[in-house]
Amino acid sequence: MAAAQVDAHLLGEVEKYIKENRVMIFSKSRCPYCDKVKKLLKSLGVDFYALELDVIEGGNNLQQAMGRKAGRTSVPQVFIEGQHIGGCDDTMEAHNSGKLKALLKL
Ligand SMILES: N[C@@H](CCC(=O)N[C@@H](CS)C(=O)NCC(=O)O)C(=O)O
Repeated sequence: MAAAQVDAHLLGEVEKYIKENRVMIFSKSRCPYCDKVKKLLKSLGVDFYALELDVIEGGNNLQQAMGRKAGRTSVPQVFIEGQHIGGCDDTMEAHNSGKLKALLKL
């Protein structure tokens, strides 16, 4: 496959994860910021799917593709119903402002 095709394929995979999971977290298993977001969502009783990019095969390439969708490659990156919320700080801020609960319809 040519490089452009690989890129398009990876971006498609990222979009599929976002589409198929109401609350989607691109995560890493040993990232404290990812843990913080997961803990918050658990405390709210919200189901989520966390893709651990450091555990899956090809995670590094997928992380780069995720970065094209999120505008940055750091983890976590949170999407709710297809909407990009951002990283840990953004998610905490959305929680503090009440935006998170509104988006999650809590
Ligand atoms: N301020 C960021 C901090 C996130 C952060 O620093 N994440 C680290 C992992 S703990 C990261 O993405 N490092 C680069 C990498 O793992 O590729 C946030 O609120 O999400």
